Amino acid sequence: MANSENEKILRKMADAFKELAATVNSPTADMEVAPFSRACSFVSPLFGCLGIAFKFAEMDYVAKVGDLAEASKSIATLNAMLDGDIEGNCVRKAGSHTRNLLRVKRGLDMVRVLFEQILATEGDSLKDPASKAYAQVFAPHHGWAIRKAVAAGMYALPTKAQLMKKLNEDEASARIQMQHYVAASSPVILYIDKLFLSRELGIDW
Ligand code: 1PW
Repeated sequence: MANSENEKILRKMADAFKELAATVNSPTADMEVAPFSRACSFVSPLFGCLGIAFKFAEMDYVAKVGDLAEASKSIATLNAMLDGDIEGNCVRKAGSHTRNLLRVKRGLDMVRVLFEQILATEGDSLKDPASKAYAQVFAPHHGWAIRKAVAAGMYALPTKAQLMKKLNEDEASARIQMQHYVAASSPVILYIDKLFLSRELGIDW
């Protein structure tokens, strides 16, 4: 299992988001649902590496990415997907594609901040990087019970060294791939924000 190319989770994430970023940076960007949901699915194994406490986060994220993958069979682009939900008057309805997209975007953003924090933090503990990422991205949208559960889960995170081992990376190679993901995911996240804001759907719900 170790050393197999298939096991290079970080590299697959970074490569997939580099490709998405390239499409976003073109002036006529109209991102397709299929490559987007595929890139998002490469992030799922990372949640699984963060310990049993984040099993719920992983399950929620995987289900929502699965919904987007399903949507891609009948809807070509993210623009068309949002317009369809607006037309159907179900943008904020639980389980809508648009609502799931907003949640998935937060997952991508949390991983981005987590990597930024890991890159900027000395030492072997992931507690501070993960706590900061959660506080910045998800906490404002979660009620007391979930926030408490996540705070408890922070004590069950692997160490940085344990995470590297699970990801089949050494520290130097991991840093490079994390930097690539941070750089490539940023324009993709901004693109999704713009999809919402240009339609006045808001992104704080
Ligand atoms: C990487 C460091 C660890 C931080 C992990 C933070 C994970 C936070 C996600 C926990 C989510 C599990 C509980 C589900 C919450 C849903 O209510 C909520 N989903 C999200 C992603 O916020 C809203 O989903 P809904 O109502 O639109 O189906």
